[in-house]
Amino acid sequence: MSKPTLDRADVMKKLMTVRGDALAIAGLGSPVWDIASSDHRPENFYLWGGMGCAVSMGLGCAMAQSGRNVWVVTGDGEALMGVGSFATVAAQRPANLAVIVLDNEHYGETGMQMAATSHGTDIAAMAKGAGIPNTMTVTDEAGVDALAAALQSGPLPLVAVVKVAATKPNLVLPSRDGVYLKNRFRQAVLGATDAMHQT
Ligand SMILES: Cc1ncc(C[n+]2csc(CCOP(=O)(O)OP(=O)(O)O)c2C)c(N)n1
Repeated sequence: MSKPTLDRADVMKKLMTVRGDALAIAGLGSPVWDIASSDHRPENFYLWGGMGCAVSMGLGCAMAQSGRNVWVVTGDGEALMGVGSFATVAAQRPANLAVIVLDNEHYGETGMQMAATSHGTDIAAMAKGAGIPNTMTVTDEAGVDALAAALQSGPLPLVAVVKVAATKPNLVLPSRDGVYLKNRFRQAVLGATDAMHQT
């Protein structure tokens, strides 16, 4: 198996050019920093510490906001911890959900320990096996372009595994205050009045 060469910052920069008004859920670890450094806005929800929750949170948002695209950007370790969520995505088939797994084959945030995908685990195949019809594995620039096109024109739901080099991302850290992040996200999605009237 050859080592991934794509640069995660370059990938995110390109993908963010087609984001439009999509909501973005960042899985914990480096994807939080990736999104904060490439497109920091209230429509981002940063999962600090909640490992394994990103896909299920994205699915909930996609079902509640069916008129709007929802992107989950997460790491391979995070995605594997919550991998059962793919079966629920397959059962629900939200036509507005894209899951982008930035697969560096390591646990980047905690010190670059080797992770399962460095031993051959194929997350796109797992998503396909869960019943998600549209999956892709991206290993080069042409693949990133194809992913950007798929994010714009579908079909969704989509799980895209982007093989990225195991490098340190740009260390841009958003607030770690969960209540603040939740309220900010809700207000951006629902508007100030509706956000206040729901618990
Ligand atoms: C249940 C649980 N176990 C372990 C951790 C510690 N932890 C935080 S980030 C992380 C690694 C995340 O790896 P990955 O999703 O591949 O993202 P990367 O930083 O490599 O992009 C781990 C193990 C945690 N937050 N929660």
